[in-house]
Amino acid sequence: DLQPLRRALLSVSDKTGLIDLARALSDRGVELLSTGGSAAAIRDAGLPVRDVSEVTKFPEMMDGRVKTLHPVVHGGLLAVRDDAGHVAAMTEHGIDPIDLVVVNLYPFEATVARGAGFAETIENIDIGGPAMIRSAAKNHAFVNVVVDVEDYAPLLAELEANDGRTTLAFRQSLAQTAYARTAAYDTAVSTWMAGAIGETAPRRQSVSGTLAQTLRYGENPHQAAAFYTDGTARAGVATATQVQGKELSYNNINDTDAAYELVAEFADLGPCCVIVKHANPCGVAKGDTLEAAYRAAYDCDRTSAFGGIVALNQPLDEATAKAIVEIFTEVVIAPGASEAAKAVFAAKRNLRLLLTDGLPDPAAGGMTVKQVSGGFLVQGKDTGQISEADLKVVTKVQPTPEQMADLRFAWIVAKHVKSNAIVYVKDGATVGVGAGQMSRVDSTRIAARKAEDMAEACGLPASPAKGSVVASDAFFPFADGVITAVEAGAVALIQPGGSMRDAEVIAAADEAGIAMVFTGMRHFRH
Ligand code: 93A
Repeated sequence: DLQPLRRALLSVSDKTGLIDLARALSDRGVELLSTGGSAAAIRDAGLPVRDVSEVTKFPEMMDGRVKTLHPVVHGGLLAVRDDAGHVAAMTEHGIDPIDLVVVNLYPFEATVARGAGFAETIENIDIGGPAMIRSAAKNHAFVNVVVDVEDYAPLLAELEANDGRTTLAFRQSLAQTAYARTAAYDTAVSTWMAGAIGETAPRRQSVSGTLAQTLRYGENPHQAAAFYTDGTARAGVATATQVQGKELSYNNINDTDAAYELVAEFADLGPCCVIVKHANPCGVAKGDTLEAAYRAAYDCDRTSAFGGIVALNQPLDEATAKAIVEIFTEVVIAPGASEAAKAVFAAKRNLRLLLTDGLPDPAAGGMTVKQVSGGFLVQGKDTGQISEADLKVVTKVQPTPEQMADLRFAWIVAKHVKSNAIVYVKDGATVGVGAGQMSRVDSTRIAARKAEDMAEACGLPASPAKGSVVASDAFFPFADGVITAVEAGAVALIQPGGSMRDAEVIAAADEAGIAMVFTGMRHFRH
């Protein structure tokens, strides 16, 4: 099973580690072939290298679109070394075997992520690279294929251990990795293209990603887990830089995503803070300052905020950092942080701080995927947003402008709460969140009780539900939910409408003398 490695073709966009690899191979007597930019870098380092164009006797042409797409390259990769017919073809056509391909592809995902235009993105679709990867991987009985800078060191270790040869098991593992890479690459192209051409319901949708991190475990310690990125997010948990703290866990990543996606909806609302526990917000607030927003979010549910995930829509400042470290927090994510804020966090070594370049784009499309037994469900992301014109007041009483602002705030929070979702809001801060119940009236009761708990925890004279507004992610099927909210003190409601019993529900609101607004849009989230 051991195969010698005599000739290698190196063609890489990311030149990290290229020279060290080329030198190590060259020192082992491996002949190096390479394409334009890679060859120039290797030659500049004083190492011997042959241009692929010299071997193919064709220049690289059409702006580099055709560099390695030639039978001398693909014959050298695909020939079965112990097949007499293949060997005869090699001799007849002057083809020498290639034993190793090192390719990393045009940075298509990064090009999309930085928002490049259509033509530039198209130019970053690599054709020759995936072709070589697939040829080499198919012929892994003889050929090694490396698609990741992280595999340079294991390759050299393998050669060292086997006197310049590689084992079949090693080549098989490389081939398997290689096909995962080309599959993820083509999925990234297809996914981007759906968005670029405005295809919202693709006839064919494939799902793939690049392994970013193997995780210690999944939702529970007995479950294996990993984090994959698909390169489509402008900013978010997948693009964040971890400044400090322990390694992120599966639940951390899931919760951080939930928190950041929600706070990003309030990009234009001034300082805002979201605190998430178990993928549901337990406090969301705006404030005159970021610290005030954090404190108001914390006050919503001080018990649940302990060990939570904090997401901010503005760079973390020192005052907010000091407020956050007053209790135990798992993760903080923000679009930047001041040096003073970082210094405050540095004392809390376990606290994970994630920073991104800007906020997630709530309007960005994309897919959500949910596993079911034997398959998975794919749907467009919930990018639904309502405008002023979508809102219909259905009661005799109109909401005041202040109530309307709170209603719209509550509605956006409800979109990010697991159904059945009921959210009480007062003065730009949640005061009670009811999440994930099987009946809507139960969520309404739980959220009201949370508001009473808040009164006790914060020493308020009365439940903050008094005079609050309430959002429901889907219609109230019966009047009971409305009556419960009114009993708790709600003065205005927002919900999609559309129940068979809307008339009863509206009558209950009118009877209580409160305002109710229909959005015409539902935000189930499961
Ligand atoms: O435009 S291509 O699809 N046409 C090709 O024939 C080809 N061969 C290699 N791109 C091609 N490549 C890619 O060029 C490699 O996958 C690699 O990403 C890049 C390396 O180019 P250079 O060595 O000039 O920097």
